[in-house]
Amino acid sequence: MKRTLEGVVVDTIQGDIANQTDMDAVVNAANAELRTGGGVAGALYKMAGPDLAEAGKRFAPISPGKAVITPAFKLPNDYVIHCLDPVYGRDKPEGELLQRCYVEALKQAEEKEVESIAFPSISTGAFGYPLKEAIPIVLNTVLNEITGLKHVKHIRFVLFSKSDLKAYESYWNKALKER
Ligand code: AR6
Repeated sequence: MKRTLEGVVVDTIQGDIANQTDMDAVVNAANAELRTGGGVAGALYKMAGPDLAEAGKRFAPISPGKAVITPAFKLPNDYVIHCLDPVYGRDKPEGELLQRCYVEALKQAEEKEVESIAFPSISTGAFGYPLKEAIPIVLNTVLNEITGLKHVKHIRFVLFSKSDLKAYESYWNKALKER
């Protein structure tokens, strides 16, 4: 799916967040200590090399809903924006915390004058946020924020599985048609 909303290109693809060669910034589904982990964090730290964990040390620990920005080192991007997304059923209110991650990530991107940013489906893996509950929050947050963006001109959602991509696209196509 590719659309232009308020002058910002929004696309969804199936892929690996560590291989977004045409994007200025990628978002990490971080842990509080800003260390490597599984899933998204594992892929990004592996590709970036040990400097990424070193760069995160001065911010750690971060709290849920918070985002910080570091260089991307050996990744094919300029920046990694690390969000501590909520653990479903533990960090409350989870919807608000998930929303805050997207708002803060976009804010960090704007501050660095980033033009393109790629998000994985944060919180919906190890942290257990049901994808179908997360999708409307992500869409509404992005629609709310998009009008205020000055530098970001391209937002990408990178879904790991075909079924996640399908779920995103069917909800978004329907919701955007109804606008
Ligand atoms: N590229 C894009 N998406 C991916 C990739 C990848 N390389 N690998 C997994 N996904 P998760 P969370 C998908 O668990 O739920 C970490 O270990 C995955 O299928 O990475 O926010 C951290 O250290 C799922 O749909 O993030 C934290 O402790 C989505 O990305 C914790 O897990 C998010 O999965 C964060 O958990």
